Amino acid sequence: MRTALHRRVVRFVTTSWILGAAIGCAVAVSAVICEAADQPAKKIPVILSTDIGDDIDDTWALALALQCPEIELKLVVGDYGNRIPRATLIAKFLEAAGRTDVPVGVGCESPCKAKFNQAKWIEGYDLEKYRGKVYQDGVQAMIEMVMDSDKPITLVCIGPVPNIAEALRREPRIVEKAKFVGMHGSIYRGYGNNPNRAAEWNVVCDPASCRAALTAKWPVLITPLDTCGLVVLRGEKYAKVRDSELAPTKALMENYRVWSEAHNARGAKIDPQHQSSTLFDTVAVYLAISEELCEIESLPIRVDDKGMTLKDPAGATIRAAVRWKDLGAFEDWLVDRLTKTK
Ligand SMILES: [Ca+2]
Repeated sequence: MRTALHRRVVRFVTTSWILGAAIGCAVAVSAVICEAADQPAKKIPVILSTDIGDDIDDTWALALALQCPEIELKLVVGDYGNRIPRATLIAKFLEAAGRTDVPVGVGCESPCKAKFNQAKWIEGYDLEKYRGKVYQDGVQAMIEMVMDSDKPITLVCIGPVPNIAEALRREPRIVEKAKFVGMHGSIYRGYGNNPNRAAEWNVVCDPASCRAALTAKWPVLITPLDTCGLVVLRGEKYAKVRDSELAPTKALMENYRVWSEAHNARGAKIDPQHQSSTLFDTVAVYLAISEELCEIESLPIRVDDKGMTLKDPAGATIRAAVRWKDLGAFEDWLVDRLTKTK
């Protein structure tokens, strides 16, 4: 006859075994999930080409890319002139974010008509002291990374694209090994959801380079103003980002304040306490990972010399995120990425 103590011991041992097995499984499953998220081989290799320092949304896009476990950020290159200030800003930001594992590239020469608004944030920072790798010829580094990669690299391009046009000139075969995801154009709507289409900044600053990028024989996906022009964080969503203690997000907020001061000195009225500016470039980072929240159309697009992206049967067929399925869900995703530890 079994004693009460024996029954308790058997129950304890059995329960412990079941619990142990369950915990073991949970640990094994979470280990697999963590491993999958951390394995470079399963991540999406991305090169970010950015006119960071002009509008602040590039800095949001960089912080976001650093916070996406799906992305292996292989290189960040400044584009559209202002070569050294942009590379310096990228380097200081990566350092502040604790990500000096990411190399910095200095972009190609290009005339630039934008004002560099984050100059104050990089005062006293020396690019040569960056603890990570700096490629003085960022375009060549981009080409070599693409050509040497085992799998296609996604070029996330969030500014005018003289770098990309130069890369295509130097090595046309990159089209066989890369995808282009850009924040470019205006298909049905203009700035601020205006029904009149616009010559969008990233196109109109250098229409010839944009035409080269969009007509190249690689997969092209863009977020035009139709989708990216609608993204602004306000209220509780914005407050979560503003108050985040994560290193990349804190560095982002520092930059947003510096940028706002520079803008406000020229008559703008931006209050970084209450809302973001329009976060155009963050959508391009999202599209490198997922298309789920957008309606995508395949369209023949011609880039004219005035910077318009026109539907034209003679144009190159590209894919464009022309409408949101769920903009609120995108905003939630963005906030989540910028405020949660990975
Ligand atoms: Ca930009």
